[in-house]
Amino acid sequence: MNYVIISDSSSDVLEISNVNYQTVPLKIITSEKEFVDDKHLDLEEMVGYLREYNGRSGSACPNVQEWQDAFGDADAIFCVTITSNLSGSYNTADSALKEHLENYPERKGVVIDSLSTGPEMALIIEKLISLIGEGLEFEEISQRINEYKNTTHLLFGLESLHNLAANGRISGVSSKIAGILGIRVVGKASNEGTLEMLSKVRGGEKMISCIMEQLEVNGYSGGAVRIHHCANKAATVKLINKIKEKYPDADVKFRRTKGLCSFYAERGGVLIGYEGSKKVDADN
Ligand code: X90
Repeated sequence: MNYVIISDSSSDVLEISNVNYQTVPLKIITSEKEFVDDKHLDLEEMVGYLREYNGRSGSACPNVQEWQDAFGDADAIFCVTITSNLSGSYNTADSALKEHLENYPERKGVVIDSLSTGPEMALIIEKLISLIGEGLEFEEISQRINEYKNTTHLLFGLESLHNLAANGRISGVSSKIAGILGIRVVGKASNEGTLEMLSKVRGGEKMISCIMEQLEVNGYSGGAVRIHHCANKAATVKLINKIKEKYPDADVKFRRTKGLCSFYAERGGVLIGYEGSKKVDADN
């Protein structure tokens, strides 16, 4: 199959070797500067600059043209986006694809709304690669990836909710609970693809035990876990050790958040995508 997998840069996965994979960048914007979330972005420079910068900052999703440029001449197009409930990325991808398929009716494509971001998108991308590798038909892959997406989950532990609140992605009430020194907020992506706060805890150890509890509550039983952290390798390594202790066969990998997730998760933030139980029972 002459395929392409494309995700927006909120997946934190910018390149995959031996796979026809591309990302379209989101942008992080201040009144003075624009950071394009691609492989040229200097993360440390961005984080340092934003720490000193006191004005308004925000983000912008990819536009229709950027998605279309990534489609190339592939016959089968798989796009994976950040949750449509917090970003316009899904809508621009969807418009781009509709227009593209009108021009090339023999091609096929699908836009998968992750209802999540970062590491949960990474799991969806990995699954797409394996389904394509199995040699399945486009329709079969589209159906199976939707079923898979219904079993993946996202947890997060954040030290600051400032950028999320300043950009209207969470209510002001939730943001006041973070930002107090030592307090972490643990939450999850809701089934609707919004941020759902679960608990506030004091200190990194409590954050990790809260995440361990939540993994179990949501049916994690030793499958794939992807951890994306924003300058918090210490917590990541501790969490991996806890997971391996309890689930010795767990398939765990980690990486740094890239631009978009670093901006919103902020320093110390940890995002955990994992395979668990069904979110919505398809029979109901
Ligand atoms: O279109 C845009 O400008 C992008 C807006 C993105 C806003 C939210 C990004 C969240 C990044 C924070 C913790 C996990 C959130 C879970 C979401 C369902 C990471």
